[in-house]
Amino acid sequence: MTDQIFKKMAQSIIDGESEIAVELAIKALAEGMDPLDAINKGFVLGVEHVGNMFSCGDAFLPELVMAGEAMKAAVSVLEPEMAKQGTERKSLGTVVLGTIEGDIHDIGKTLVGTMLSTAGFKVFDLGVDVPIMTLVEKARQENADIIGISSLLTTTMVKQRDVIEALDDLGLRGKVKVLVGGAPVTRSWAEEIGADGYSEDAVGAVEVAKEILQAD
Ligand code: B1M
Repeated sequence: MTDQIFKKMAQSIIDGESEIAVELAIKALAEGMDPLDAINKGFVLGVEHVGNMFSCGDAFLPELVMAGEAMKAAVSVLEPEMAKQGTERKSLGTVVLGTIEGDIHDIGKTLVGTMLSTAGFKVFDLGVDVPIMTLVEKARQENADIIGISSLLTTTMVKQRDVIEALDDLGLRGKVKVLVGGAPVTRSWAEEIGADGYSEDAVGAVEVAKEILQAD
């Protein structure tokens, strides 16, 4: 039964059917499903499938756009529930988060922000296509502990390094930690650019954020 709903969730994204995706998300919550399971075991499989088809030339930009919209619609139903389920309320630190300039992918970044807030971090989510200096200035203004940078494109992940260099230039590198992620980002890339933390998913991002602040 649960497998069937996961399959329908993935299919709704593949078909770009936002209304069906929303209905399935509402149904999942009504049946007591963990919203993260709905995302990770259902909807994400659909968006990954469309991404793979797009890479092979078997799907085109309109399909990618429709899949992205359906995914966003489903996540917007599930996110408030995820936020409600947060149990830890002690402030764990301040995070300035954004998808780096040139990149407008926001679904994964927003999930990371939700998970961090749920865990007890104060999160300033600056959105997508965020200029390097906007991230750095906001971190300075808010006295942030961490800058979280999401990049979904190989052409934009290189700018994660620029954020670290800008922090260095301003003498803020010792104070502000940098957490990186996004589909093309790997642990070895994070190490190469000198980031303090890397996570391949939103749940892991919370653990890594806690670890890098404890390492101080
Ligand atoms: Co785009 N796109 N896209 N796209 N898109 C990818 C990323 C791509 C891999 C598809 C493919 O070819 N297979 C490819 C990138 C190739 C590359 O660079 N290697 C690609 C491309 C090429 C493009 C365009 C250039 C297409 C074009 O115009 N010709 C264009 C770029 C626009 C731009 O940004 N300037 C483009 C546009 C779009 C849409 C707007 C249509 C849409 C985005 C809609 C939106 O976000 N509102 C879209 C979509 C939907 C995708 C795919 C299919 C799905 C992305 C997604 O939402 N995944 C994607 C293929 C794929 O990733 N399989 C693809 C679900 C989400 C939950 O996962 O974002 O990975 P993700 O986030 C995860 C982890 O990565 C991690 O945790 C998240 C949750 O678990 N994570 C972090 C993310 N950020 C983190 C930060 C952290 C820690 C962890 O710390 C701070």
